[in-house]
Amino acid sequence: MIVKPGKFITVEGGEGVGKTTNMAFIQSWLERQGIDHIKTREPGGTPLAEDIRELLLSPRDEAVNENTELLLMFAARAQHLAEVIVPALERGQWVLCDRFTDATYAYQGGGRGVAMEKIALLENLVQEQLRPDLTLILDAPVAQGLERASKRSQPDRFEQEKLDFFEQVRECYLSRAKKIPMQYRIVDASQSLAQVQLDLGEQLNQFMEASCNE
Ligand code: T5A
Repeated sequence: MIVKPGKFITVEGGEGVGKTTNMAFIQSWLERQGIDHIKTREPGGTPLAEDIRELLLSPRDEAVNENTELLLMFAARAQHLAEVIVPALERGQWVLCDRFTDATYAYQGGGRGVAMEKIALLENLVQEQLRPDLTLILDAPVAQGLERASKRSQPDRFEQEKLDFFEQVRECYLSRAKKIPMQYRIVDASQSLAQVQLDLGEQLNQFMEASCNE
């Protein structure tokens, strides 16, 4: 997998923390800087990967085996990387992605209890060396995120999980951010939207400055 020179930015966090809302803000920030970019999401981002998303998110009576769920996430990701992410980065475009492999560590690893080593194995297989350059984690108390999400739509299969599941998801995101502070920035998403976006803008300015000095 040959990649770069574009930058790869991912936006992560638990349910209802404001990823979708703030993706639009980040996109307008990129536009203001004149940075050629694409906006995409996971699971999804191509017609086939969006079909897999539908399979993953639809509530169903049949229990979904944790390996099935994990492999479907990475099947969608492999398609998304091959068709969208890698070609864009190779063209020099920046890629702004709503969730990526950190979500797999947080939801399948933290939430479901799948071994992190198993996830790392698939990550290496599907992504080879490719990792995000910047991961913005929107962090808010679980109850606050779920409350915001519940006002917006019917719960999908993940949103039907119990509180404890989402606490594990949050903890996993925070512990990954602590381990690799160069890649991750945590933004307090419990604040007003205006303040969240001020903080995001600051993080993006710092990232841009560091990128220019590389
Ligand atoms: N998944 C995904 C895995 O399990 N493994 C994986 O590897 C991957 C990639 C995908 C699901 O798949 C799982 C995780 C997810 O459960 P999704 O749609 O990408 O689903 O993720 P969701 O978390 O479900 O996204 P949501 O759309 O529910 O939440 P958002 O995008 O975080 O929140 P948003 O922007 O829609 O905001 C929710 C509401 O809050 C308001 C907004 O206006 C909106 O009404 N809001 C605020 N209100 C006050 N103050 C603020 N600061 C606010 N910010 C937002």
